[in-house]
Amino acid sequence: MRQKVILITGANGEVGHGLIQQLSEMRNMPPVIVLDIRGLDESMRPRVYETIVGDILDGALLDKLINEYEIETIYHLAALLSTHSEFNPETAHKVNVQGTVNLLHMATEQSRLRGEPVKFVFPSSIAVYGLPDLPTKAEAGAVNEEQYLNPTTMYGCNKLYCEHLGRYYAFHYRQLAVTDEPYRIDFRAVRFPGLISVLTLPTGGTSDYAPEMLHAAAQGKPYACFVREDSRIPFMAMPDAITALLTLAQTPAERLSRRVYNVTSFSPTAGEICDLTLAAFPQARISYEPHLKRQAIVDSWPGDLDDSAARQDWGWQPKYDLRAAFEEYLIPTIVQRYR
Ligand code: AKB
Repeated sequence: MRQKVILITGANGEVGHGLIQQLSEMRNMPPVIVLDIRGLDESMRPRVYETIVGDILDGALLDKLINEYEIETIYHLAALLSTHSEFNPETAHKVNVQGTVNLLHMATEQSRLRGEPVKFVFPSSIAVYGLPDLPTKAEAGAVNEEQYLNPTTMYGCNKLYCEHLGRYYAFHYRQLAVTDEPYRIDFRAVRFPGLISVLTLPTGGTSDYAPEMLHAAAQGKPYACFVREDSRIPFMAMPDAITALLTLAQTPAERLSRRVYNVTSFSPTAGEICDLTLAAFPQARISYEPHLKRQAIVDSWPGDLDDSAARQDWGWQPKYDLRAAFEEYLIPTIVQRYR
């Protein structure tokens, strides 16, 4: 018999660490195996059943995994983020799209082998949105899942296309075959805002100015913020991001009115993030040196998200608002980290 497992790809990132921590502490959960091109930090290893160092583009490796394990749920986190993807758009397409197709195909094969759908949980992003200018952004306010889907980054294009691919594999895969697919996958996705993690350093995101500012202040280092002080996008503290993924994953399919959901917590300006950082670290040296092209990406993202569908269908409710995120989670945790 194959061991029943949960697979996390891209596990060595900020979301992966948080997900491993929470899954490993939940009762009646299958063990976790992780797949990451960089392996897994030593500190996380005791919490997982196996660490596979490999590439989601390696089809032979994925075939080996479905023969060795009965994969019940996949959290597919592996991706190149928005800024990183703009320096390597074709590489980003390969990793973010072909990599996802490989995993969707693997999940479909696994569903057939185990005789029931594999749950495929996918983190999409506010990067799928593209507001044309700042007056429209201000006027739009909290954007719902159907509005302004005109991404201006390769990463945003990748994430939007992968949302469609997820629905295709879940409801239309091989629809012209003579015999219907016996078991398609059970695809679900959340569109994350900027995530603020203190356990890991941000890598390659355009929303990274928030965590970068905090990490610099906690280390007594100066920080030049690469967006204007008045820049506003939605954010979430990492623990709430993990809660969103786990809650959506465990929601019975019949309660889902859609398969892609907005989730958010608070929408501060960079200046408000700076004020809360200075309140905790009065000696922090924070300046603003907007990088005009990264600024244009942030200006194209919505100032706020309408996450009423997630609240209605599966009881989404963030634990942390802006002030609580800083006072109860971010500051105490980052002080501990750099003590
Ligand atoms: C990024 O900045 O690229 C990501 C995102 C908003 O999805 N954190």
